[in-house]
Amino acid sequence: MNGPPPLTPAARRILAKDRATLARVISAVENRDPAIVPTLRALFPRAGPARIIGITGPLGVGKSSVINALLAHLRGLGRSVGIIAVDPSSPFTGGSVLGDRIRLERRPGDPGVFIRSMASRGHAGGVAAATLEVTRLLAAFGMDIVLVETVGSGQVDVAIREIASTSVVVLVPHLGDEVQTLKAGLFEIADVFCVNKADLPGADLAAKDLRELVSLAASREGWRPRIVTASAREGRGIGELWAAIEAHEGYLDAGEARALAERRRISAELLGLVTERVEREVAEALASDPAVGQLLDRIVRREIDPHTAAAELAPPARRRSRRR
Ligand SMILES: Nc1nc2c(ncn2[C@@H]2O[C@H](COP(=O)(O)OP(=O)(O)OP(=O)(O)O)[C@@H](O)[C@H]2O)c(=O)[nH]1
Ligand SMILES: [Mg+2]
Repeated sequence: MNGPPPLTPAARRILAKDRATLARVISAVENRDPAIVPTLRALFPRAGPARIIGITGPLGVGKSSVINALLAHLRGLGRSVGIIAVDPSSPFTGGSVLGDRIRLERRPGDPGVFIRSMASRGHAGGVAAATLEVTRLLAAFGMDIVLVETVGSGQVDVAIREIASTSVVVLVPHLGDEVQTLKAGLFEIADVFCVNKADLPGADLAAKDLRELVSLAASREGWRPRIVTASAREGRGIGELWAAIEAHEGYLDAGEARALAERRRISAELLGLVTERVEREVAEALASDPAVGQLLDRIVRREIDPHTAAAELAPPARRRSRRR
């Protein structure tokens, strides 16, 4: 390789903080438009990995409210913030099951904020892959921190956790049964617990329960989840929440944890990209390559079996390494 790939006009504009171009390129990523790949290639070596903070938790616990409060806190510290809201439903229908969901603050005119919602459906390469790509665009655009909101249930959420450097699970006092059902999964996800709505009764008790549970659970590779109580509504506990997140980020930097996680992310990403590519190439070959047509005929005539034929069709990279 001789130096980074050349800048495309769109890459140049994103580095120059052009918001309209960023929005357009994000849409192209969502649509998996192959024409955008040279821009993604050009930007990749030009920005380090973003700090990706996942904010997850059950419906209506105040994730968006916590993000708005964190946003104000971080802007106060002079940090720029990208926000991605991964919506399980359509991001454009508005409203929620609970009726009074809070909207993320757009802060028009503030160059240090960029907010984007992404539908969790309809991503050929998976919502986590698209989100990871968008976090890179946000980093190239100059955002220090990316906050990702997801609702804490289901596959999408699991996948997003894989790409976050720190995962915050937001809960509220008196979750009761919900916590019981979530509990098993929660401790594997949460680097930080945020008991929100601490202006309501029971928050201290909920935090105490969590603390007990955390102390019983084995520490994960040297990190014990922190527990913070907060009221996004009153703006209380938000500084403490950010301090807990930073403590986890510091832990990642102190040892090998950040590099290991980045390697895991990229290995999952490569698996997805190669699978996508192979699927497309093989589908094309099956449809139109005469040699593959003959192979199909031979299988039909029972001259060759599908397993042997599949090995013949297998991706060149694999065949190459097998030969070694
Ligand atoms: N009392 C109290 N209410 C809060 C607090 N934070 C959020 N709420 C309320 O809880 C409701 C849901 O808040 P959101 O921020 O939309 O919660 P969410 O978790 O993002 O909701 P979904 O995205 O729909 O899952 C709103 O009515 C908020 O006003 C808080 O600290 N105290
Ligand atoms: Mg929300």
